[in-house]
Amino acid sequence: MVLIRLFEEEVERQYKRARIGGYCHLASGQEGATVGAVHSMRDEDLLFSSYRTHGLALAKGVDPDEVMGELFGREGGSAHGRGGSMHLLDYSKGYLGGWGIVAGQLPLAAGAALEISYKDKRAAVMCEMGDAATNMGAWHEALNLAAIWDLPLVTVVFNNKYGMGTSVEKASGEPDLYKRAAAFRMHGERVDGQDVEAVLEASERLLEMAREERKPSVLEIITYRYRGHSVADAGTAYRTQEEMEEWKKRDPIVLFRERLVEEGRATAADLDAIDKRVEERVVQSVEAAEASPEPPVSSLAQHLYGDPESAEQFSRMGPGSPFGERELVLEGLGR
Ligand SMILES: Cc1ncc(C[n+]2csc(CCOP(=O)(O)OP(=O)(O)O)c2C)c(N)n1
Ligand SMILES: [Mg+2]
Repeated sequence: MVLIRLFEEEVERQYKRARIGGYCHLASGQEGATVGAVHSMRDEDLLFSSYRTHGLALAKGVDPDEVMGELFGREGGSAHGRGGSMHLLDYSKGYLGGWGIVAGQLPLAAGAALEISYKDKRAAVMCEMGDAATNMGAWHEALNLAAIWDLPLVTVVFNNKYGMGTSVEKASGEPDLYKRAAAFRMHGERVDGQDVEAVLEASERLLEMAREERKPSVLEIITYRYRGHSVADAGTAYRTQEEMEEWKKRDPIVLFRERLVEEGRATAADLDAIDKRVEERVVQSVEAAEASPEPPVSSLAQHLYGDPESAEQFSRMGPGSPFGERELVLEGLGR
């Protein structure tokens, strides 16, 4: 949780220095939800997420150097600088992205869960999404399939009270989002996202249910993002100062820290040592990103088509050419 918090604070600094481009969505305040949900995943379990990616990728074990490298658009990034903040991806770690279309990750996650089920593997898929994604058609389609096909899918809804500037109450016919699982006769439950251990207990149990009993579920995690929707939004037009301050009193890192010390599970010195180690790790990730080269422009079209021959079927969708893209793509394909 501390790594995610400090990493994202650094991301914001680097963004403001224009060393990170494109969109950038921070999740400070949501670390308990993130770590609680992902920590109990096994290597063979797959994670899909929305565009609020950084913490989820780090929690799934993606190397901080590669996350920062991706944000810097460098070759050393986990998606070789092609994805950026919203499209982090690391297949080797079971993190299948980072998706910018709200709820777009849900059908993909259901498909991955179908593969697991079809091949009879002992694994599960977790699909993280925001509260607003539960109002999209893809939610209903994907959950319905998960229910009728008994897919090992844990759908995790990070309910941070807002989709951009619209509150859950304004946007949702049933604002108790976990209850929507009942529409698919699926297990649904709600947990306090500021209590990392409560989230951990629930996610562990639901992942196990998916792996062993092939039962999909919905886990609604109540949490709060301290910052605006993205770095372009101050986050103050649609919520009050009092509300924001109330939430900060239940900061997941502070709460867990206090509990660990009170219960004698760690000393303040142990926790300070973690903070120090993490600070150094974050600095190191920026250094690694800076040292990594930018991908050459000539490689822009790489990975668009697995096999140059298969480009044939996309011939009617050839790239436009005001800036010479056509030449670039065909050159990239070795044509
Ligand atoms: C299909 C689609 N519609 C609209 C958008 C624009 N958009 C991006 S994020 C967002 C709000 C999503 O809110 P929520 O699901 O609660 O996630 P949060 O940002 O709170 O993590 C919207 C409307 C989009 N990316 N995709
Ligand atoms: Mg939201």
